[in-house]
Amino acid sequence: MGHYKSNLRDLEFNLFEVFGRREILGSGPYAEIDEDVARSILDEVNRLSTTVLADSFEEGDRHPPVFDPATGSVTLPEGFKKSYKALVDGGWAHLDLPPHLGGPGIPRSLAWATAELVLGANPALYMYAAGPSFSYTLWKVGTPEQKRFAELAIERNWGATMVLTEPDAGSDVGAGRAKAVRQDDGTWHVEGVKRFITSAEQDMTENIFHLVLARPEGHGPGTKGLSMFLVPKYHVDLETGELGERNGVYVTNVEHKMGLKVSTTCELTFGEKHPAIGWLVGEVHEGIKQMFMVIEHARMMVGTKAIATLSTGYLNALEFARSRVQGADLTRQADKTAPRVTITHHPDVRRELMLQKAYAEGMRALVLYTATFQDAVQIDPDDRHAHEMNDLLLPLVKGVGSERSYELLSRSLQTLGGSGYLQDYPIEQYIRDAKIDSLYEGTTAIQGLDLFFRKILRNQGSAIGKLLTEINEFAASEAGNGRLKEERKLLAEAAAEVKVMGDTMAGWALGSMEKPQEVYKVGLNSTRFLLALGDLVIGWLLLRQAEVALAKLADGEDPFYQGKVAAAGFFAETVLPRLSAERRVLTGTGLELMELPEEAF
Ligand code: ST9
Ligand code: FAD
Repeated sequence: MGHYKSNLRDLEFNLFEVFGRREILGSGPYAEIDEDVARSILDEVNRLSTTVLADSFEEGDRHPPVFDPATGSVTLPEGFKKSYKALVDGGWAHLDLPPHLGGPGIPRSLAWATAELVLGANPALYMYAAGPSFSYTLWKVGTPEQKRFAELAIERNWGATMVLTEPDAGSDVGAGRAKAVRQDDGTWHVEGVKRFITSAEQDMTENIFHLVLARPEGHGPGTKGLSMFLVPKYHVDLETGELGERNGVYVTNVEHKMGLKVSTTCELTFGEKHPAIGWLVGEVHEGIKQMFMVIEHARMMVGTKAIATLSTGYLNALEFARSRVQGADLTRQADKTAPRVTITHHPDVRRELMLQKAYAEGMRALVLYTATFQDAVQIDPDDRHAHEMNDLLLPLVKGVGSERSYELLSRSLQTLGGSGYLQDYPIEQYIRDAKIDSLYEGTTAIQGLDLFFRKILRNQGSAIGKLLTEINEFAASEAGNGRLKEERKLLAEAAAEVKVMGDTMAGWALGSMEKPQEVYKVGLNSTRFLLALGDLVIGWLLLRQAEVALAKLADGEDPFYQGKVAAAGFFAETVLPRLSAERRVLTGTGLELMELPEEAF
């Protein structure tokens, strides 16, 4: 058995029983897809993920890529390359594409459900295979020549990267110093050093193209002064598709990391040996806006990766717990002759397992719920509500998904006792591989600020207002036919606490116009608020699942549905009440921490 334990049933349950995805299939952009096709895609990717994709997960960790500084080349482990080939040869790297670019034209919800399977099995594979998806973004915003480039890149599965970060520009992308100098022939020479660039070198594709943020000479400071350039590793004859000369962009270092080792993290140097020639994307200076089209997908990807890892962590812990015999049942602890039981009999183990299950399944629902708004945008690009809901939920998927998954993965390891600490089991690697998720694509702090200032304040509370109304309507409904009464009450209380938290923060933000320091109180609580809103939404989605499950249970017993009801109840009773304490902490915030001299820390 491989390391990866998928949860196909739960993916299908979300898509077809909770979020009604059947209704959107067979028409509009999904005319060619029906439920059978959707299920067969999931089946096939699940089969691949639990076998050939998962097979090289450990090898990629124990035998990371080898960098040759003399040539700037990288060699990936053979087993990993085999997995990559299986993914790409199966056409799965084209899953995000619309039919006119050779893709199947599936809803985003189905795309993210299949992405979970690949990301859970071997996350770096998904990242190396993202070239066609990057190309689609380039195709959307590019000039006719760049569209042609994108089509070639799709056809030939070239690799791709997003290039923002520099030594002095991490969270603060606008501090970037890489510059671009316009040439007489309309091309640009990009100069500078970027760091931490994922997939910037590998030996699996014939070409790699970089989407690079650089500052044209004379442009202003900050993110708005940055433009996006297409910088390929090899030049391309756009007519024949043949590769030409080597471009002047080279990997000059590959980092040694805590985890996710098979994913290369590169220093990328432009224009040192010879000019790094780039093309201004779309011939417009809208770099940060264009890059955020990629970032939005990448943030969704990172959250999905984290949650996929927690899910397999939990299922590995569950399998271990079902067979590990240790100690007697607590009711017979004084009886030294009592039979020994599997650890699933111990209340503390059950509590820990249910916490893992509730978060893993609740956050999977969060990913797919968010994806339903992406479906809506695909169906109607002018659907404002869908846009703003997707915007609101993205920092939850990324920020809450990564933080909670990392936290809960340590509980998965705990379930295995000392064995969990060994490399005989996958969980220690899961933890190392998942830590990155709260760091890249905007740290958790950045997600908290994005949520509050951009997605709530700038949106004038419109999206969050609608979300809270929906949650309150559910709480006030008859959902669960009386069976979820107590849980709905707890949900309503939690929603009220979150509302007070948001209103209090908005008050501080407003107050900061007169007294600037008030904004510090927002900053002291933005991560708290992110996690609190996340818990509320997770609790609500679990209860929606429980409502569906209860209706199904009327037809007969099924442990899957029983588990749904139990997880929702457990979360409502043991997690949601904590939001009262979070609200109290938040409303009591003062400025002491900000007034403390740095030396006192
Ligand atoms: C990284 C990569 O970490 C890690 C993994 C890579 C794996 C690659 C594989 C990926 C596979 C999946 C991808 C598929 C690709 C495509 C698929 C297609 C089907 N939303 O607030 P302001 C914009 S990469 C939208 O003033 P500051 C907006 O244009 C490194 N747009 O910010 C705005 O203008 P306006 C990741 C947003 O103070 C403008 O920015 N690094 C959003 O200038 C300025 O906004 C980071 O993520 C948004 N949420 O700059 C950096 N926010 O307001 C993190 C901003 O007029 N740091 N814009 O609309 C930040 O995010 C900062 O907050 C900052 C601040 C840089 C935005
Ligand atoms: P800093 O920005 O220096 O942050 C340090 C700490 O300060 C963090 O805790 C942060 O939350 C906090 N902080 C910073 N600013 C604020 C603020 N305003 N308010 C509150 N707290 C703040 N980049 C790319 O461009 N392309 C890639 O493909 C890519 N892949 C990566 C792969 C790996 C393995 C790694 C480690 C990084 C990658 N990155 C990539 C870079 C990544 O996006 C950055 O590391 C990340 O955005 C954080 O920047 P930083 O590391 O400079 O940390």
